[in-house]
Amino acid sequence: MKNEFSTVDEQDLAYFKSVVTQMNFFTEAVILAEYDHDYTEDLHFKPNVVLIPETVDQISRIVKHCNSRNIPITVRGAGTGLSGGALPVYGGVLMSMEKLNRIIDIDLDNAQATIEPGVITQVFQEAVAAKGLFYPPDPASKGSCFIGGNLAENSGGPKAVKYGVTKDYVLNLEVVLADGSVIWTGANVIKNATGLNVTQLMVGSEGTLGIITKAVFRLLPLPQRDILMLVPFKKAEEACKAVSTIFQAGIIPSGLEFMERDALLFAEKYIDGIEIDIDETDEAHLLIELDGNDEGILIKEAEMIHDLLCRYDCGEILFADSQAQKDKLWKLRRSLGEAVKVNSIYKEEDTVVKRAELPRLLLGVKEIGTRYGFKSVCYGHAGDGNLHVNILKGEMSDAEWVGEKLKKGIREIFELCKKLGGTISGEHGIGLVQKEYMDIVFSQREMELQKAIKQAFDPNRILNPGKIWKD
Ligand code: 2HG
Ligand code: ZN
Repeated sequence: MKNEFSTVDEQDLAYFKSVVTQMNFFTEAVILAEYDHDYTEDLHFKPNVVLIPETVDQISRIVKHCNSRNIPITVRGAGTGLSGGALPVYGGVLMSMEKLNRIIDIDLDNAQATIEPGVITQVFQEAVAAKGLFYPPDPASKGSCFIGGNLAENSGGPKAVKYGVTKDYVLNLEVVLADGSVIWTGANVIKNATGLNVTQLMVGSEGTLGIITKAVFRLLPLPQRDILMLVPFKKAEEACKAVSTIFQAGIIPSGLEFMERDALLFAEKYIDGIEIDIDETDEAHLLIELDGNDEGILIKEAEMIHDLLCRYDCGEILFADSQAQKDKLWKLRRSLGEAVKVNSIYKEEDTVVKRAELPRLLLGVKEIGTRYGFKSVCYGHAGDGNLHVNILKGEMSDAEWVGEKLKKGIREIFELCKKLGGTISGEHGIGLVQKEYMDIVFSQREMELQKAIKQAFDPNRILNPGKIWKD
């Protein structure tokens, strides 16, 4: 891939300003600095200009101009990404979708909703819940992340284990292509066997194929009941081993999260309003949620889980006995990423394997860390085999942190994922920081195919350049 783009000049800036108006056009250093990073490590890349369009037509005109002038465009949601997808690595235009934030329609007859990409995930969930409907994908950052970013990265979250990820709810997308044309990718129907599935191609493409400007989602009936339990384990490996037993018993929890002790301790220390009783001899906890409409069935399943887990070296199970306690436990879980980040500069690897391989993955990660001299804190969606491995900078020097040795260690972790039948990202995407590891999971031919698709959508490679594939 090339990385030579035109410099944004005065005429370009004047054109952009005329399209989005003065109030949505920014070149001041202090504003550029607000948009030069996301949640990925400590990385910063300055755009030349920040544009905040309010209409699809404005986006189309900006993209068309950039395409003709060879100016890169990086689209940004809320900036909560963890693989650097929203970083404008070649400068150019940073396009924020924050003003495309309307819930256009909630169609009760068909259990569908049409929304813009700048809607906050939790705002969308609450709007449909008020009408008895359920949009399950719930990334930890659901209170701040945008649906557009969730689409770009194919986000998951705790409920994915029972309900699937973002892609499983998308029916149709409005997309601005690199030449400025506006298309719809599919139809607002549950079944669609009509031609290639461009809708699904767009989901997870990290802003490299087009700019999503509307999305139509299918929705479910809102489950009425849930049970939440917190289970301590003396050995982290035992917690991982227990996971597949639950599924083997015919139970699909609506959340099955793994949390290592250090992650919980960080959360207690760094996030206000979180205190839980953590026995320092417990290496890990599982947070298990069951949901449905029939309280009796849920209680029976919870008892089955209790009996199953007794076969493992686990301590006393805490059953949350109020909504406030459930909220507290989920807040604790959702805060882990932030807590780790506040504690130390870190690299977050989004490893994923088949769930029964989770014990081998965890042990392998720790063994690799010992050999390469890094400490990791792990937590994640155990039911999906999706383990977030947070490598801490800790005492490492700046040179060591960006050095080849650490990269080799990370490569070994990903090679282990591949060996265990998994891959290198479950829900955070490849973006900027994981692209150098793509060769572990894709052959040259497979990569050529992906690049050919990119070429078909964006021949001048102006859309989020420097992401997913190596230049
Ligand atoms: C987590 O499981 C997430 O904590 C963090 O993967 C990602 O929601 C996020 O931003
Ligand atoms: Zn996660």
